[in-house]
Amino acid sequence: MSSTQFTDIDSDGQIDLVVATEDSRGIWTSLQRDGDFSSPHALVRGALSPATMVAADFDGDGCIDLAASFRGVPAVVTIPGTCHLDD
Ligand SMILES: [Ca+2]
Ligand SMILES: [Ca+2]
Repeated sequence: MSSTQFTDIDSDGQIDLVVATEDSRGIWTSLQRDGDFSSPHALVRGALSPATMVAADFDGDGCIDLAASFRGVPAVVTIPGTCHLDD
């Protein structure tokens, strides 16, 4: 299972791709630069498998945050956004 979000994760005005994949056990982003997307960069990578993910500015600071559920974890994990990510 995977979850895909199109959102401006680095707040540069261009929509980026954020993908959570159960198989890769991680959450990946590919930043857009004028129509081209960067190589995938791991935001979260580990032993847990993400099941679902949503993106929104949950805390109202202007940076997109992520909320994800992971297989075997009975809670939603929030990943605060920083507005700044490297390619
Ligand atoms: Ca962006
Ligand atoms: Ca935020």
